[in-house]
Amino acid sequence: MPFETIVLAHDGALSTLTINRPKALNALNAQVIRELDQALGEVRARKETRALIVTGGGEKAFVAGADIAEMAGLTKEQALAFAAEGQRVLASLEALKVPTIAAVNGFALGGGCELALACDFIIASEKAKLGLPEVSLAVIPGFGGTQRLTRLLGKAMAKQLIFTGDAIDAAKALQLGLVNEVVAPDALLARAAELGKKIATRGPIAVAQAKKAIEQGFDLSLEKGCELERHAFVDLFGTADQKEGMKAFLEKRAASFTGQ
Ligand code: DAK
Repeated sequence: MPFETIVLAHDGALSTLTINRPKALNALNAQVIRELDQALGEVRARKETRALIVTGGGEKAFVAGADIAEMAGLTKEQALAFAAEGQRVLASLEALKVPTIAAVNGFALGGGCELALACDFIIASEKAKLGLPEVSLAVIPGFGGTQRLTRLLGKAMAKQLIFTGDAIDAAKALQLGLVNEVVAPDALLARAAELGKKIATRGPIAVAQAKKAIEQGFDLSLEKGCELERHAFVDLFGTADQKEGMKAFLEKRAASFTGQ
């Protein structure tokens, strides 16, 4: 399906989704959200995809936020619909079975930071700037930022970043644990692809079950989380991949997984 604001490319097991409105620093307007939703549907339906990279088009920005020009005139009812749609689409990104890596190449502000937070982890370029500046516009994050940033960094640091609206650089984001790695700008996509391709060689059902156990277990008690993990673990026994993975180890060869 042709998109106007998104480029979706596939390279074997790796898919890359680029938000591509560089003239507006890839700001998320209703069309981007709609096309993002459709692109995620394509990724879900593509059996070969085992990892997804999300990045921004152009040199300057990952995504500089929700589109302020479009948001400026929203009524309360429209704001509710916009937030609900944005939250639904980011939740569907978060719920993808395949791992997702945000390759943050520049500004990741507001809704852009929230998009990165909905990915499994973030790799940042040295030029990245991340933040939730919504209070400067007299609104608050509306695409899950108050919830996901707080779960990632803890209440006090999330409050400092959200109350001040300050953007932080990649080094500070690394120190806080907001991003997993910082690399040179021209090495960013290669590093994200390297990680995505490595993950793609692992047992795909196992990776999906690990993601489910981490995501769904996060808000449970340790006991309930371990119970969830146990079920996820047991479900893997009897899959062809589990047999292949263990057989390959015993035969001292690389495993070849089919996702069965
Ligand atoms: N929206 C629309 N256009 C944007 C934009 C944005 N978020 N960010 C940048 N642009 C546009 C600029 O207007 C400019 O367009 P032209 O003037 O060329 O037509 C072009 O991109 C280049 O930007 P600049 O000329 O400003 O570039 P600079 O390098 O000078 O500055 C910057 C880069 C990232 C520092 C600056 O553009 C900036 O501060 N941008 C806004 C960042 C920001 O505040 N982001 C957060 C947006 S608020 C909710 C749902 C969602 C949200 C909230 C509530 N509910 C419904 C409850 C989420 C809110 C947000 O994300």
